[in-house]
Amino acid sequence: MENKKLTAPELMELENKYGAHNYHPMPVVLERGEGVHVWDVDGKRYYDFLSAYSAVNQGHCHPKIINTLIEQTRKLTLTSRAFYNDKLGVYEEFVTRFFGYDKVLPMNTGAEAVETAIKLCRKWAYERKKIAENNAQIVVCENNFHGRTTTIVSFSVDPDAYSNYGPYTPGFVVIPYNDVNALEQVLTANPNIAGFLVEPVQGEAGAYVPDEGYLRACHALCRRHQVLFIADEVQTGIGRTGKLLACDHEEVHPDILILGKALSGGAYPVSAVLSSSDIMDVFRPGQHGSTFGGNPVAAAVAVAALEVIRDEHLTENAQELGQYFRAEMDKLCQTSEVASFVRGKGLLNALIINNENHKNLAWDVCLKLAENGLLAKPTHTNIIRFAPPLVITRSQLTECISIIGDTIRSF
Ligand code: IF1
Repeated sequence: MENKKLTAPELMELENKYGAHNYHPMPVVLERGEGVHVWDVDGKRYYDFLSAYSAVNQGHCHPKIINTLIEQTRKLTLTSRAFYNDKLGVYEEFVTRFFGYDKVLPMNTGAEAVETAIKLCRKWAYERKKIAENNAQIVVCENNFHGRTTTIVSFSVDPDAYSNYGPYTPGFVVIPYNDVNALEQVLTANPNIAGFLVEPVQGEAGAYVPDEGYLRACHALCRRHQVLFIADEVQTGIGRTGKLLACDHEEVHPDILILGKALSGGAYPVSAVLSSSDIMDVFRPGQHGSTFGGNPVAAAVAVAALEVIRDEHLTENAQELGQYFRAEMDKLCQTSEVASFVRGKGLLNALIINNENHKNLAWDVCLKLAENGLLAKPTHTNIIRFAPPLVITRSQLTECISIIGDTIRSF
């Protein structure tokens, strides 16, 4: 390769020409990140208000996480699970204690962890709950987002996510989100329900927070009907919503907990499924696995990433600054025709844009935000997700609030 540095348009053209067109990125080409900031190839600095969809809660390239990654990759990267390694057990003890579970099953991506949870739930249903073979069903919610595998898109209600990927995996029942009665009805009517898979705050739906008490009521219903309460905290977990887990807001301890993204601080794909021994023990040797799952790099990185969350009090910071952010956005919305309202929890928030007169207004707002030094991306045409790294300080956030305010007022 020659040494000449490619320009931003050239780099975008390369992705456009040689990459599959399964994304529509903002026209920004990044080459460096540190803490709450990223820099593009022209040296322009931005606040990152996407945080790689909440994977970099600990901030970009956190030195402790990166040093752990470098040290471990120099020493040993992958053994497969055919052998023990000196990092996995240490991580397993750490992560189970951290979240209050007996056992963990390590995977790599969020979707794989969701798949693992689905398999675990079904197997538990046949071997413990004694549901008749191939009859187990899992309840999921409308507007869910749990990943991209064929089974997971089988229960998506978003046509972009599922269309033309059939035949679809059966065994899922879709009910409205934030509707306790809908869950009660299906659990009462159907004895073959094995689990209830739910996002404690719906991320893809645009930081959609359910009514207070929803998770607690659903958890109680599940217990009464001997149904596993499965929380997908891939996006909401690990400090993002102002508690370690979003379920902690309602003191709900899921039977199965799914984690990903920030479990590595964005340095490496690391995901996990946690549960009691009683549930996890249905997996016997040879019945589930992954070449990379539980590798020593992932294990070492995840311990470092969780220590950063704990030692730097990032959960508390998310809680405090989230309230401040929403209060300021509320003020902005009161005086703006463009910004309608804000919702969210902790530092997982969304600003709803009034696009009645201009359909692509949220996209244009995001382009202007980028020009003004803040990166965010619209979802569902008129929703802008704001999720900065949790290492953001109050004074940085104050600056970002004025960037957002100035930008919105310029429309
Ligand atoms: C994409 C959204 C965020 C997730 C939950 C599992 C997964 C995800 C709750 C799968 C992944 C992503 C993936 C990313 C977009 C994204 C997303 F807009 F779709 F909703 F974060 F906001 N459970 N979320 O949110 O994890 O396999 O990707 O590691 O482009 O698909 P993964």
